[in-house]
Amino acid sequence: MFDKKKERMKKIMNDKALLIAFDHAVEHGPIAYENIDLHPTRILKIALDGGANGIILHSGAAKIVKDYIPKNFALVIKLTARTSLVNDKNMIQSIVTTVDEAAKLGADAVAFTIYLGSEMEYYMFEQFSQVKKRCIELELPIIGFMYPRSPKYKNKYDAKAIEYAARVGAEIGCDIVKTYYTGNKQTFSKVIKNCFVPLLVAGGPEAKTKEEFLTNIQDALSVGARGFALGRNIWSRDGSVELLKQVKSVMSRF
Ligand code: FBP
Repeated sequence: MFDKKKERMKKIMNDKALLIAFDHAVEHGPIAYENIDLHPTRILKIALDGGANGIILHSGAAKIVKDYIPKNFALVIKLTARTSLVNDKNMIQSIVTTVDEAAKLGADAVAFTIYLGSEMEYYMFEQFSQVKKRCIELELPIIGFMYPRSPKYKNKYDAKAIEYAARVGAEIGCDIVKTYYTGNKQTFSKVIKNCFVPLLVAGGPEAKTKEEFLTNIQDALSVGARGFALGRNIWSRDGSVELLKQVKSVMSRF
């Protein structure tokens, strides 16, 4: 799947990946997480202490923590961004970090969000093709965050829309696809079946209880999820490290 330079990412994906996602201070803003310490070093510490095998960060946060990242831990740099300060109607993410900058920061992979069904979809596809070209030259894997935002599916968690979005990610050349959980294993098994590259599951908004969150993890694994990229459900809760260890323990059963 990957070249020899990217053995670390390959190793992670050949087993099951447990990544911590932390691009939320851009996407949702610090105001969405009042009373939560959003310093990148705290989030990295949670990831390391809880046994994750990588972290997804924007370049600014990566600069702050990169010297503390151990050898066997993957750094994924998010190339695209949007804020919640704009009108949500035509969802778009723009490139804020180049592939070359990410490579210079020591990235093991890059991440790129596409909102499928947005009126700006064509623009994100164009940008994606440029990024993919450079990723191929530099031999860096791309993780596509494939998120539905279609007027045809009112709910972004609609199982059919997620299935479609994930499939597009595989078709357009993402090495790994990350998308939302559909909410149950019956519908999620179709998402996995239709996505012919490894699929990572996003944690989503904080589940009502930790038990519900862990059940979703188990159900996603039972139908073939290759790993997780978890954000809010880990670092915005009390007992983040403990919970991450519990996720790891559930993963070890599959
Ligand atoms: P979560 O586990 O918190 O859902 O994080 C995964 C993620 O993809 C983040 O990388 C991103 O900021 C967020 O979800 C986007 O969620 P939404 O599309 O709901 O704003």
